[in-house]
Amino acid sequence: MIKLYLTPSTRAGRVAWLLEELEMEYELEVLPFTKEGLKSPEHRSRHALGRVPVIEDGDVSIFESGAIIQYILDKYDDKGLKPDVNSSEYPYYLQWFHYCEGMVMPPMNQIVVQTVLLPPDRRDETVLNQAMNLLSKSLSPVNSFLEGKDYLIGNFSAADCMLGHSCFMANRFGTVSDEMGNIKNYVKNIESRPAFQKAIMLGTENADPLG
Ligand SMILES: N[C@@H](CCC(=O)N[C@@H](CS)C(=O)NCC(=O)O)C(=O)O
Repeated sequence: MIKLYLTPSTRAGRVAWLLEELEMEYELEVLPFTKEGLKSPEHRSRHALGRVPVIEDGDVSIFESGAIIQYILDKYDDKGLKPDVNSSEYPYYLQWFHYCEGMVMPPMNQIVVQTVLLPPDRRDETVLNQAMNLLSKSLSPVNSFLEGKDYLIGNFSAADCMLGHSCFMANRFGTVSDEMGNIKNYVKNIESRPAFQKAIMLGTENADPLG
């Protein structure tokens, strides 16, 4: 059985969400977002940088949310959450799957650093504004592509577990403007999914995960 190491309100939620959508059984270990939780020798032996998500599956122990999601889809029944390689949706599925970590998360990371992680006296408004600007530019093509669609490639897919999760996070951080109406609707569609609702609450003991 897959074991998932998860910290609430992080990218680990993407993997939990996929596992919930696939109705797979898995073991969960919740690690707090603290030095003790993530930077322990034990967790560093799973991920040298002490980050999440990490999964273990038999002798396999891997990190990187995108790689984990691809691994699960390839190794287990993907239940149609990955389009066929010869379908017209597949190239766009791949594009948005990777656009998430490649283009959206770098400015998103900087926003989290500048608003939450750094102590107030070390925050830099110029860096924050640059990151907000870049995030907005990065989300703009996503907003355009979502025109007339409920999910990125029409039907729900694992690309939504990646980029949709980032859109949800960006929206919760107040960084999706009202002009990006397609992303706002997309986030509502995501939030209405029971598997998503369950995944983002894991480890929070019914607290608001971003509260
Ligand atoms: N590209 C990696 C990023 C992993 C990552 O940075 N995870 C964050 C949580 S969203 C983390 O573990 N941060 C802990 C830290 O920075 O100490 C992935 O997609 O898995």
